[in-house]
Amino acid sequence: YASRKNTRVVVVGGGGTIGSSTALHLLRSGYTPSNITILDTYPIPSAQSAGNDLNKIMGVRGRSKVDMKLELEALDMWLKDELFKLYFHQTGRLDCASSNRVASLRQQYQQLVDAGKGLENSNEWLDSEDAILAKAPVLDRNRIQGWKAIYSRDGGWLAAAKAINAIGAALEAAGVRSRVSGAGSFKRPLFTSDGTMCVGAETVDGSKYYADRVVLAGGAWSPVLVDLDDQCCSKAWVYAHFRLTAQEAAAYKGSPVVYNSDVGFFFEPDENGVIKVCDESPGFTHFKEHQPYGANAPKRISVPRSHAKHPTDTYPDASEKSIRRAIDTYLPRFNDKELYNRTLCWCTDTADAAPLICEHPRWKNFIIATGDSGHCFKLLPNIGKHVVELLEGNLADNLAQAWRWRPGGDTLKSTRGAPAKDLADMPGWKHESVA
Ligand code: FSA
Repeated sequence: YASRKNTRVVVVGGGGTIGSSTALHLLRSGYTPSNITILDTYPIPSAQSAGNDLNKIMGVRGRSKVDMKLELEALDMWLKDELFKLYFHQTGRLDCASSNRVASLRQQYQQLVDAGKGLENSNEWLDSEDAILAKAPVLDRNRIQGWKAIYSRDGGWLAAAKAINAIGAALEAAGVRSRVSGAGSFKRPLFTSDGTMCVGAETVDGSKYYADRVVLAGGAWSPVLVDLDDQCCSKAWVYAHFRLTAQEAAAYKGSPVVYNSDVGFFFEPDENGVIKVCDESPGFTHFKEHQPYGANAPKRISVPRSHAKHPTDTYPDASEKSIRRAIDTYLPRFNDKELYNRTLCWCTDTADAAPLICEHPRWKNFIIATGDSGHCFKLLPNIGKHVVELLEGNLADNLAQAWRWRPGGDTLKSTRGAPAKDLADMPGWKHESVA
Protein backbone atom coordinates (compact mmCIF):
# COMPACT_ATOMS: atom_id res chain seq x y z
CA TYR A 1 0.00 0.00 0.00
CA ALA A 2 1.37 3.34 -1.12
CA SER A 3 1.92 5.96 1.54
CA ARG A 4 -0.70 8.55 2.26
CA LYS A 5 1.51 11.21 0.71
CA ASN A 6 1.59 9.45 -2.63
CA THR A 7 -1.95 8.10 -2.86
CA ARG A 8 -4.23 9.94 -5.27
CA VAL A 9 -7.94 10.01 -4.52
CA VAL A 10 -10.85 11.31 -6.58
CA VAL A 11 -14.00 12.15 -4.62
CA VAL A 12 -17.08 12.24 -6.84
CA GLY A 13 -19.71 14.42 -5.16
CA GLY A 14 -17.03 16.16 -3.15
CA GLY A 15 -19.28 19.21 -2.82
CA GLY A 16 -21.84 17.33 -0.72
CA THR A 17 -22.07 15.96 2.80
CA ILE A 18 -20.26 12.60 2.70
CA GLY A 19 -17.90 13.70 -0.08
CA SER A 20 -16.71 16.92 1.56
CA SER A 21 -16.22 15.12 4.86
CA THR A 22 -14.16 12.47 3.07
CA ALA A 23 -11.96 15.07 1.38
CA LEU A 24 -11.45 16.84 4.71
CA HIS A 25 -10.36 13.65 6.44
CA LEU A 26 -7.99 12.77 3.61
CA LEU A 27 -6.39 16.15 4.17
CA ARG A 28 -6.30 15.73 7.94
CA SER A 29 -4.79 12.26 7.54
CA GLY A 30 -1.80 13.60 5.66
CA TYR A 31 -2.73 13.01 2.01
CA THR A 32 -1.05 15.51 -0.28
CA PRO A 33 -3.62 18.20 -1.16
CA SER A 34 -2.80 18.17 -4.87
CA ASN A 35 -3.43 14.40 -4.87
CA ILE A 36 -7.01 14.94 -3.70
CA THR A 37 -9.49 15.86 -6.44
CA ILE A 38 -13.06 16.73 -5.72
CA LEU A 39 -15.50 16.48 -8.59
CA ASP A 40 -18.99 17.92 -8.42
CA THR A 41 -21.43 19.47 -10.85
CA TYR A 42 -21.60 22.53 -8.56
CA PRO A 43 -18.99 24.25 -6.40
CA ILE A 44 -18.88 23.28 -2.75
CA PRO A 45 -21.38 23.45 -1.00
CA SER A 46 -22.97 21.78 -4.01
CA ALA A 47 -26.29 23.38 -4.89
CA GLN A 48 -27.65 19.87 -5.53
CA SER A 49 -26.66 18.48 -2.15
CA ALA A 50 -29.29 17.88 0.52
CA GLY A 51 -26.71 19.38 2.85
CA ASN A 52 -26.90 22.70 1.03
CA ASP A 53 -29.61 23.80 3.41
CA LEU A 54 -30.31 26.43 6.05
CA ASN A 55 -30.37 23.85 8.82
CA LYS A 56 -30.47 20.15 9.68
CA ILE A 57 -31.35 18.38 12.92
CA MET A 58 -28.64 17.37 15.38
CA GLY A 59 -29.34 14.76 18.01
CA VAL A 60 -28.22 11.46 19.43
CA ARG A 61 -30.96 8.96 18.60
CA GLY A 62 -28.97 5.74 18.81
CA ARG A 63 -31.28 3.44 16.89
CA SER A 64 -28.47 0.90 16.72
CA LYS A 65 -25.13 0.49 18.49
CA VAL A 66 -23.29 1.63 15.39
CA ASP A 67 -25.49 4.73 15.01
CA MET A 68 -25.01 5.58 18.67
CA LYS A 69 -21.23 5.39 18.41
CA LEU A 70 -21.15 7.55 15.29
CA GLU A 71 -23.58 10.10 16.69
CA LEU A 72 -21.62 10.47 19.92
CA GLU A 73 -18.39 10.85 17.99
CA ALA A 74 -20.05 13.48 15.78
CA LEU A 75 -21.47 15.31 18.81
CA ASP A 76 -18.02 15.59 20.30
CA MET A 77 -16.71 17.12 17.08
CA TRP A 78 -19.66 19.50 16.65
CA LEU A 79 -18.89 20.72 20.17
CA LYS A 80 -15.11 20.86 20.05
CA ASP A 81 -13.67 20.82 16.55
CA GLU A 82 -12.60 24.33 15.52
CA LEU A 83 -13.92 23.88 12.01
CA PHE A 84 -17.36 22.66 13.06
CA LYS A 85 -18.27 24.18 16.39
CA LEU A 86 -19.44 27.51 14.99
CA TYR A 87 -22.21 25.72 13.12
CA PHE A 88 -23.81 23.77 15.95
CA HIS A 89 -26.69 25.59 17.62
CA GLN A 90 -27.35 23.60 20.74
CA THR A 91 -30.93 24.66 21.32
CA GLY A 92 -32.02 21.21 22.43
CA ARG A 93 -34.34 18.90 20.60
CA LEU A 94 -37.89 17.82 21.42
CA ASP A 95 -39.07 14.52 19.95
CA CYS A 96 -42.82 14.44 20.43
CA ALA A 97 -45.55 11.85 19.97
CA SER A 98 -49.20 11.41 20.74
CA SER A 99 -51.71 8.53 20.98
CA ASN A 100 -50.49 5.27 19.46
CA ARG A 101 -46.94 6.56 18.92
CA VAL A 102 -46.22 7.24 22.58
CA ALA A 103 -45.23 3.65 23.36
CA SER A 104 -42.47 3.61 20.77
CA LEU A 105 -41.20 7.04 21.84
CA ARG A 106 -41.04 5.79 25.43
CA GLN A 107 -39.09 2.78 24.19
CA GLN A 108 -36.71 5.10 22.35
CA TYR A 109 -36.13 7.00 25.58
CA GLN A 110 -35.47 3.76 27.49
CA GLN A 111 -32.97 2.73 24.82
CA LEU A 112 -31.07 6.01 25.27
CA VAL A 113 -30.98 5.57 29.04
CA ASP A 114 -29.94 1.91 28.80
CA ALA A 115 -27.08 2.60 26.38
CA GLY A 116 -24.65 3.13 29.23
CA LYS A 117 -23.31 6.36 27.77
CA GLY A 118 -24.61 8.74 30.41
CA LEU A 119 -27.44 9.86 28.13
CA GLU A 120 -29.83 9.89 31.09
CA ASN A 121 -28.05 13.13 31.99
CA SER A 122 -28.89 14.88 28.74
CA ASN A 123 -32.28 13.32 27.99
CA GLU A 124 -35.49 13.87 29.85
CA TRP A 125 -38.89 12.19 29.49
CA LEU A 126 -41.63 14.83 29.39
CA ASP A 127 -44.88 13.27 30.49
CA SER A 128 -47.25 16.21 30.27
CA GLU A 129 -48.16 19.23 28.21
CA ASP A 130 -46.85 21.42 31.01
CA ALA A 131 -43.46 19.74 30.90
CA ILE A 132 -43.32 20.20 27.12
CA LEU A 133 -44.37 23.85 27.35
CA ALA A 134 -41.67 24.44 29.93
CA LYS A 135 -39.06 23.50 27.31
CA ALA A 136 -40.82 25.12 24.36
CA PRO A 137 -43.04 27.93 25.63
CA VAL A 138 -43.74 29.03 22.06
CA LEU A 139 -45.93 25.98 21.46
CA ASP A 140 -49.70 26.34 21.74
CA ARG A 141 -51.24 24.24 24.52
CA ASN A 142 -54.35 23.52 22.45
CA ARG A 143 -52.27 22.01 19.68
CA ILE A 144 -50.28 19.57 21.81
CA GLN A 145 -53.02 17.88 23.80
CA GLY A 146 -51.94 14.44 24.99
CA TRP A 147 -48.38 14.82 23.67
CA LYS A 148 -45.38 13.27 25.38
CA ALA A 149 -41.79 14.02 24.47
CA ILE A 150 -38.11 13.29 24.85
CA TYR A 151 -36.11 16.45 25.48
CA SER A 152 -32.47 16.09 24.46
CA ARG A 153 -30.24 18.82 25.78
CA ASP A 154 -27.40 17.73 23.51
CA GLY A 155 -29.50 18.17 20.37
CA GLY A 156 -30.25 21.20 18.28
CA TRP A 157 -29.57 22.29 14.75
CA LEU A 158 -26.69 22.59 12.35
CA ALA A 159 -26.12 25.49 9.97
CA ALA A 160 -25.75 22.95 7.20
CA ALA A 161 -24.64 24.82 4.08
CA LYS A 162 -22.34 27.03 6.16
CA ALA A 163 -20.64 23.98 7.66
CA ILE A 164 -20.00 22.40 4.26
CA ASN A 165 -18.84 25.77 3.01
CA ALA A 166 -16.31 25.91 5.85
CA ILE A 167 -14.98 22.52 4.76
CA GLY A 168 -14.74 23.87 1.21
CA ALA A 169 -12.73 26.87 2.39
CA ALA A 170 -10.34 24.61 4.32
CA LEU A 171 -9.88 22.34 1.29
CA GLU A 172 -9.27 25.26 -1.02
CA ALA A 173 -6.83 26.95 1.35
CA ALA A 174 -4.85 23.71 1.53
CA GLY A 175 -4.70 23.38 -2.24
CA VAL A 176 -7.12 20.51 -2.82
CA ARG A 177 -8.03 20.29 -6.50
CA SER A 178 -11.66 20.88 -7.41
CA ARG A 179 -13.51 20.63 -10.73
CA VAL A 180 -17.10 21.66 -11.44
CA SER A 181 -19.59 21.79 -14.34
CA GLY A 182 -18.79 19.40 -17.18
CA ALA A 183 -15.29 18.94 -15.83
CA GLY A 184 -16.72 17.91 -12.44
CA SER A 185 -19.71 15.81 -13.52
CA PHE A 186 -19.01 12.09 -13.30
CA LYS A 187 -19.52 10.01 -16.43
CA ARG A 188 -17.84 6.68 -15.75
CA PRO A 189 -15.04 4.95 -13.90
CA LEU A 190 -11.79 4.24 -15.75
CA PHE A 191 -10.38 0.73 -15.56
CA THR A 192 -7.29 -1.32 -16.20
CA SER A 193 -7.53 -3.14 -19.53
CA ASP A 194 -8.94 -6.29 -17.89
CA GLY A 195 -11.76 -4.17 -16.44
CA THR A 196 -11.35 -5.30 -12.84
CA MET A 197 -9.47 -2.45 -11.27
CA CYS A 198 -10.61 1.18 -11.22
CA VAL A 199 -7.84 3.65 -12.04
CA GLY A 200 -9.78 6.91 -12.17
CA ALA A 201 -12.87 8.67 -13.39
CA GLU A 202 -13.98 10.35 -16.59
CA THR A 203 -16.28 13.37 -16.50
CA VAL A 204 -18.92 14.43 -19.03
CA ASP A 205 -16.57 16.90 -20.76
CA GLY A 206 -14.19 14.01 -21.48
CA SER A 207 -11.61 14.90 -18.83
CA LYS A 208 -9.87 11.92 -17.23
CA TYR A 209 -8.70 11.95 -13.63
CA TYR A 210 -6.39 9.08 -12.75
CA ALA A 211 -6.25 7.97 -9.12
CA ASP A 212 -5.48 5.09 -6.78
CA ARG A 213 -8.98 5.29 -5.29
CA VAL A 214 -12.25 6.72 -6.55
CA VAL A 215 -14.95 7.48 -4.00
CA LEU A 216 -18.51 7.81 -5.30
CA ALA A 217 -20.27 10.09 -2.81
CA GLY A 218 -22.98 11.14 -5.20
CA GLY A 219 -25.82 11.31 -2.66
CA ALA A 220 -29.19 10.93 -4.37
CA TRP A 221 -27.43 10.86 -7.76
CA SER A 222 -25.33 7.80 -6.89
CA PRO A 223 -27.77 5.16 -8.22
CA VAL A 224 -28.19 7.25 -11.40
CA LEU A 225 -24.44 7.40 -12.03
CA VAL A 226 -23.55 3.78 -11.28
CA ASP A 227 -25.64 0.62 -11.11
CA LEU A 228 -26.01 -0.12 -7.39
CA ASP A 229 -28.12 -3.23 -7.85
CA ASP A 230 -31.24 -1.44 -6.55
CA GLN A 231 -29.72 -0.89 -3.11
CA CYS A 232 -30.55 2.82 -3.06
CA CYS A 233 -33.82 4.52 -3.89
CA SER A 234 -33.62 8.31 -4.19
CA LYS A 235 -36.49 10.32 -2.77
CA ALA A 236 -37.42 13.93 -2.24
CA TRP A 237 -38.52 15.51 1.01
CA VAL A 238 -39.93 18.99 1.20
CA TYR A 239 -39.49 22.22 3.10
CA ALA A 240 -40.59 25.85 2.95
CA HIS A 241 -39.52 29.06 4.65
CA PHE A 242 -41.19 32.13 6.05
CA ARG A 243 -39.89 35.33 7.51
CA LEU A 244 -40.53 36.88 10.92
CA THR A 245 -40.09 40.48 11.92
CA ALA A 246 -37.30 41.10 14.43
CA GLN A 247 -39.94 41.52 17.10
CA GLU A 248 -41.66 38.24 16.23
CA ALA A 249 -38.36 36.40 16.02
CA ALA A 250 -37.24 37.43 19.51
CA ALA A 251 -39.78 35.14 21.20
CA TYR A 252 -38.59 32.14 19.17
CA LYS A 253 -34.87 32.65 19.68
CA GLY A 254 -33.33 29.58 21.29
CA SER A 255 -36.41 27.44 20.79
CA PRO A 256 -35.55 23.74 20.55
CA VAL A 257 -36.02 21.83 17.32
CA VAL A 258 -39.48 20.31 17.66
CA TYR A 259 -40.11 17.03 15.86
CA ASN A 260 -43.22 14.85 15.65
CA SER A 261 -43.33 12.07 13.06
CA ASP A 262 -47.05 12.72 12.48
CA VAL A 263 -46.50 16.41 11.81
CA GLY A 264 -42.95 17.38 10.81
CA PHE A 265 -40.47 19.75 12.41
CA PHE A 266 -39.25 23.32 12.61
CA PHE A 267 -36.21 25.28 13.77
CA GLU A 268 -35.71 28.53 15.59
CA PRO A 269 -35.42 31.52 13.23
CA ASP A 270 -31.95 32.18 11.82
CA GLU A 271 -30.17 35.52 12.21
CA ASN A 272 -32.46 37.00 9.54
CA GLY A 273 -35.68 35.82 11.16
CA VAL A 274 -36.16 32.96 8.71
CA ILE A 275 -37.94 29.83 9.91
CA LYS A 276 -37.72 26.58 7.95
CA VAL A 277 -40.61 24.14 8.31
CA CYS A 278 -40.71 20.52 7.14
CA ASP A 279 -43.53 18.02 7.07
CA GLU A 280 -42.80 14.32 7.59
CA SER A 281 -43.52 11.87 4.79
CA PRO A 282 -42.14 8.68 3.25
CA GLY A 283 -40.64 10.85 0.49
CA PHE A 284 -41.36 11.08 -3.23
CA THR A 285 -39.66 9.12 -5.97
CA HIS A 286 -39.17 10.25 -9.57
CA PHE A 287 -38.99 7.02 -11.57
CA LYS A 288 -37.72 7.03 -15.13
CA GLU A 289 -36.20 4.66 -17.63
CA HIS A 290 -32.44 5.18 -17.19
CA GLN A 291 -29.23 3.24 -17.69
CA PRO A 292 -26.64 3.89 -15.01
CA TYR A 293 -23.02 2.97 -15.76
CA GLY A 294 -22.54 -0.75 -15.22
CA ALA A 295 -26.14 -1.80 -16.00
CA ASN A 296 -26.45 -3.77 -19.21
CA ALA A 297 -29.83 -2.26 -20.12
CA PRO A 298 -32.02 0.68 -19.10
CA LYS A 299 -33.99 0.12 -15.91
CA ARG A 300 -36.56 1.90 -13.76
CA ILE A 301 -34.65 4.26 -11.48
CA SER A 302 -35.74 7.16 -9.30
CA VAL A 303 -33.81 10.06 -10.83
CA PRO A 304 -33.56 13.26 -8.76
CA ARG A 305 -34.57 16.51 -10.36
CA SER A 306 -32.76 19.26 -8.55
CA HIS A 307 -33.89 22.71 -7.60
CA ALA A 308 -30.47 23.91 -8.75
CA LYS A 309 -31.20 22.83 -12.33
CA HIS A 310 -34.94 23.57 -12.13
CA PRO A 311 -35.21 26.65 -9.92
CA THR A 312 -38.89 27.16 -10.68
CA ASP A 313 -39.91 23.71 -9.43
CA THR A 314 -41.62 23.77 -6.04
CA TYR A 315 -43.28 20.85 -4.24
CA PRO A 316 -46.55 18.90 -4.63
CA ASP A 317 -49.90 20.50 -3.70
CA ALA A 318 -50.22 17.80 -1.04
CA SER A 319 -47.00 19.08 0.58
CA GLU A 320 -48.42 22.60 0.77
CA LYS A 321 -51.25 21.11 2.83
CA SER A 322 -48.97 19.17 5.16
CA ILE A 323 -46.53 22.07 5.59
CA ARG A 324 -49.46 24.37 6.39
CA ARG A 325 -50.67 21.77 8.86
CA ALA A 326 -47.24 21.68 10.52
CA ILE A 327 -47.29 25.48 10.79
CA ASP A 328 -50.80 25.36 12.25
CA THR A 329 -49.66 22.78 14.82
CA TYR A 330 -46.38 24.38 15.85
CA LEU A 331 -46.66 28.05 14.93
CA PRO A 332 -50.37 28.85 14.58
CA ARG A 333 -49.85 32.58 15.00
CA PHE A 334 -47.99 32.52 11.69
CA ASN A 335 -50.69 30.74 9.70
CA ASP A 336 -51.02 33.71 7.39
CA LYS A 337 -47.33 34.12 6.65
CA GLU A 338 -46.31 33.92 3.05
CA LEU A 339 -44.17 30.88 2.28
CA TYR A 340 -41.18 31.05 -0.04
CA ASN A 341 -38.41 28.82 -1.31
CA ARG A 342 -40.65 25.75 -1.38
CA THR A 343 -38.19 23.04 -2.29
CA LEU A 344 -37.67 19.35 -2.92
CA CYS A 345 -34.55 18.05 -1.18
CA TRP A 346 -33.09 14.74 -2.40
CA CYS A 347 -31.68 11.90 -0.27
CA THR A 348 -31.24 8.23 -1.06
CA ASP A 349 -32.71 5.42 1.06
CA THR A 350 -31.31 1.94 1.57
CA ALA A 351 -33.66 -0.88 2.63
CA ASP A 352 -32.44 -0.91 6.24
CA ALA A 353 -31.63 2.85 6.45
CA ALA A 354 -27.93 2.21 7.12
CA PRO A 355 -25.59 3.89 4.63
CA LEU A 356 -24.00 1.99 1.76
CA ILE A 357 -20.27 2.55 2.22
CA CYS A 358 -18.08 -0.18 0.77
CA GLU A 359 -15.85 -1.14 -2.10
CA HIS A 360 -17.68 -2.10 -5.27
CA PRO A 361 -17.76 -5.92 -5.37
CA ARG A 362 -16.35 -6.13 -8.91
CA TRP A 363 -14.44 -2.85 -9.31
CA LYS A 364 -11.41 -2.83 -7.09
CA ASN A 365 -10.52 0.62 -5.68
CA PHE A 366 -13.95 2.02 -6.55
CA ILE A 367 -15.57 2.97 -3.25
CA ILE A 368 -19.28 3.68 -2.82
CA ALA A 369 -20.11 6.17 -0.04
CA THR A 370 -23.82 6.93 -0.17
CA GLY A 371 -27.23 5.75 1.10
CA ASP A 372 -27.54 8.41 3.81
CA SER A 373 -31.23 7.50 4.19
CA GLY A 374 -31.94 10.99 5.47
CA HIS A 375 -29.89 10.68 8.63
CA CYS A 376 -26.26 11.43 7.80
CA PHE A 377 -25.91 15.19 7.89
CA LYS A 378 -25.37 15.08 11.63
CA LEU A 379 -22.32 12.92 10.89
CA LEU A 380 -20.67 15.55 8.66
CA PRO A 381 -17.67 16.00 10.99
CA ASN A 382 -16.80 12.29 11.23
CA ILE A 383 -18.37 10.21 8.45
CA GLY A 384 -15.43 10.93 6.16
CA LYS A 385 -12.97 9.64 8.72
CA HIS A 386 -14.53 6.22 8.36
CA VAL A 387 -14.56 6.44 4.56
CA VAL A 388 -10.81 7.05 4.76
CA GLU A 389 -10.48 4.01 7.04
CA LEU A 390 -12.29 1.96 4.41
CA LEU A 391 -9.95 3.30 1.71
CA GLU A 392 -7.00 2.20 3.79
CA GLY A 393 -8.44 -1.21 4.57
CA ASN A 394 -8.96 -0.74 8.28
CA LEU A 395 -12.63 0.06 8.73
CA ALA A 396 -13.94 -1.38 12.02
CA ASP A 397 -15.79 -4.68 11.58
CA ASN A 398 -19.12 -3.45 12.89
CA LEU A 399 -19.13 -0.50 10.47
CA ALA A 400 -18.01 -2.67 7.56
CA GLN A 401 -20.82 -5.09 8.39
CA ALA A 402 -23.52 -2.37 8.65
CA TRP A 403 -22.35 -0.61 5.47
CA ARG A 404 -21.63 -3.67 3.29
CA TRP A 405 -22.86 -4.27 -0.27
CA ARG A 406 -26.23 -5.92 0.40
CA PRO A 407 -28.75 -6.22 -2.46
CA GLY A 408 -32.31 -7.17 -1.58
CA GLY A 409 -34.93 -5.64 0.66
CA ASP A 410 -37.50 -2.95 0.10
CA THR A 411 -35.86 0.41 -0.63
CA LEU A 412 -39.17 2.00 -1.68
CA LYS A 413 -40.44 1.66 1.87
CA SER A 414 -37.11 1.37 3.69
CA THR A 415 -37.77 1.70 7.43
CA ARG A 416 -40.42 4.38 6.96
CA GLY A 417 -44.15 4.23 7.66
CA ALA A 418 -45.12 3.61 4.04
CA PRO A 419 -43.61 3.23 0.57
CA ALA A 420 -42.77 6.46 -1.24
CA LYS A 421 -45.29 7.80 -3.73
CA ASP A 422 -44.08 8.88 -7.15
CA LEU A 423 -43.95 12.53 -8.19
CA ALA A 424 -45.73 11.53 -11.41
CA ASP A 425 -48.84 11.09 -9.27
CA MET A 426 -48.37 14.29 -7.27
CA PRO A 427 -49.52 17.43 -9.09
CA GLY A 428 -48.23 20.90 -8.31
CA TRP A 429 -44.45 20.67 -8.09
CA LYS A 430 -43.26 20.82 -11.67
CA HIS A 431 -42.81 24.24 -13.20
CA GLU A 432 -40.77 24.46 -16.35
CA SER A 433 -38.99 27.79 -16.42
CA VAL A 434 -39.71 29.98 -19.42
CA ALA A 435 -36.32 30.87 -20.78
O1 FSA B 1 -32.30 13.25 13.31
C1 FSA B 1 -32.60 12.87 12.19
O2 FSA B 1 -32.13 11.85 11.70
C2 FSA B 1 -33.50 13.74 11.41
S1 FSA B 1 -34.16 13.00 10.01
C3 FSA B 1 -34.78 14.36 9.15
C4 FSA B 1 -35.49 14.03 7.86
O3 FSA B 1 -36.17 15.15 7.44
C5 FSA B 1 -36.47 12.91 8.00
O4 FSA B 1 -37.41 13.20 8.99
C6 FSA B 1 -37.14 12.66 6.67
O5 FSA B 1 -37.99 11.57 6.73
C7 FSA B 1 -36.06 12.43 5.62
O6 FSA B 1 -35.32 11.27 5.94
C8 FSA B 1 -35.10 13.57 5.56
O7 FSA B 1 -34.56 13.76 6.86
